[in-house]
Amino acid sequence: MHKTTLSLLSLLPLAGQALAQADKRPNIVFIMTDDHTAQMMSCYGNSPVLTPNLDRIAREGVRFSNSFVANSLSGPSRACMLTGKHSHKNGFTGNEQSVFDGTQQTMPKLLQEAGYQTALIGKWHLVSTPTGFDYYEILPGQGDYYNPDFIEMDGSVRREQGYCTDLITEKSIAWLEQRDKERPFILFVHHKACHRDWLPPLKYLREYEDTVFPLPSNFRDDWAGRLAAQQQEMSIASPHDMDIAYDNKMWLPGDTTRLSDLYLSYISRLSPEDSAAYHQFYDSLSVAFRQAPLEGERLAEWKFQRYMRDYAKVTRSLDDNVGKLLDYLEQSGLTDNTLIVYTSDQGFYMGEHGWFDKRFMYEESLNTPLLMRLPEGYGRRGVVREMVQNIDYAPTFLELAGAPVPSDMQGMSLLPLLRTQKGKAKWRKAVYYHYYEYPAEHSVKRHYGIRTERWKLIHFYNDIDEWELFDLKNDPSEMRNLYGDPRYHKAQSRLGKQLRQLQLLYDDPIEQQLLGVTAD
Ligand code: SGN
Ligand code: CA
Repeated sequence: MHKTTLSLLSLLPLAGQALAQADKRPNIVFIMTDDHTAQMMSCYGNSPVLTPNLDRIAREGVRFSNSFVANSLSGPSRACMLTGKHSHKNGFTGNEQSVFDGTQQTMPKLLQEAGYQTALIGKWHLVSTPTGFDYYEILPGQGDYYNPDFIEMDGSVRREQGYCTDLITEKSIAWLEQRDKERPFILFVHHKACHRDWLPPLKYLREYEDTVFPLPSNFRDDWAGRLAAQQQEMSIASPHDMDIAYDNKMWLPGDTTRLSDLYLSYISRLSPEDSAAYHQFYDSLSVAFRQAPLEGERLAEWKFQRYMRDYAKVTRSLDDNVGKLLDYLEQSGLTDNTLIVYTSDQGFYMGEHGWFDKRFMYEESLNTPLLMRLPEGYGRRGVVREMVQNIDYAPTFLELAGAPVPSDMQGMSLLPLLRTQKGKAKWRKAVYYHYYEYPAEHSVKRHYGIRTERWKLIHFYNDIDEWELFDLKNDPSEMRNLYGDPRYHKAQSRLGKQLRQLQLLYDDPIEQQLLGVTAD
């Protein structure tokens, strides 16, 4: 035998030992965006914009067609994901009223204990200091699109130069580069995009300007038969709700609107050069808008087009950046052994019911996009139709890591659905929802409800006492409230019972509280 071959052979047992020691459990890259909705993703069909990189995840992996949140708002969704529990159990019920109790059990802490490296880059929005992360760099509150501040682990605040979505991606890749390559990891990439007020990257200012977006069929919904919907403040047409300066960027020196100061504070972060480019673009639109004033429905439709265009520009850069991260994972040989998740903190209205924002248990904001590229050994591909919820992510990741799933977690591991193409499991037939943030911005009243494959029953219980029942098969846009209609009596009482069962299952004390209030 050749001498070199011999000496190489003598090294083999050592190499074998090193291999055996490396921890080969799957990694997790969890990409979560803010307010990005399935209607604006081409892999979900019918999207007026293309998202080729998101579509790549769906094509190579799975797309969930019935993916829901438990409470359609940023902080609450994040708390549900971290704990695997509904809001009344994790304690974070609303952005404006809650502080996350970081001493409680969370999925990142459990993964950390199981030997995973844990890192979080981007939006946090849970008020208290993050716990359970080996590394984090977070945006203060909602963060900024332009030259944003980041809070580092020692509490110091650093102002970065650049566009938020680019920076979060760069920082995520930088963390991946320097991690311990012998141990598995979970990386949370939490974007600010596409949150209000949809400030685009300067390179895309002129994109989509020639696109005329189709109006949703129920853009002119009059909310008949739905009292809470009549009393919301998230209407595109309303000058109070969608602000012409802040939301539509139609501002010229001297203008004052309810939110113009907030608008100016965001764009004042641009460098003088970028500010000039920004103003050159929006000022010319503002002048034209001023010269040919619009009113009524024409103004509402014009605001809708502006809203869609800016949202689309922000989405395009998001899609680019997801592509960049996917390329990095592929080039680093990480793709085969990594679960890549793409989701949002909730869905969003793109003009449906005449709205922007979320909060309601109606389909557009109860849904949240969910795509997964699966690690080796998981054979499922295509569309997964089972009803999944954001409380399911924590048990899924723990099971993937081979760590025990605590019995007080309320979500279900998704792995049984993902192992094989015929992945089946004894699965839930209904999801439970509870929204709490009222009184608050956008004036969406507190409500809870149940959604099954066919039906939805909602109870708006504070300020008003209103029930709504929808037949999703015959009325997918939820325009006809069937509650109290004798023809649907059977469905109504069956759903009422199922709803109470879910409240018992999840131990939500709302009914007793309401009874207590009535008894007083
Ligand atoms: C801000 C926005 C609201 C939005 C909430 C919650 N107003 O307050 O439009 O509903 O965030 O969004 S703004 O004037 O500050 O833009 S969440 O996604 O973080 O829950
Ligand atoms: Ca959000």
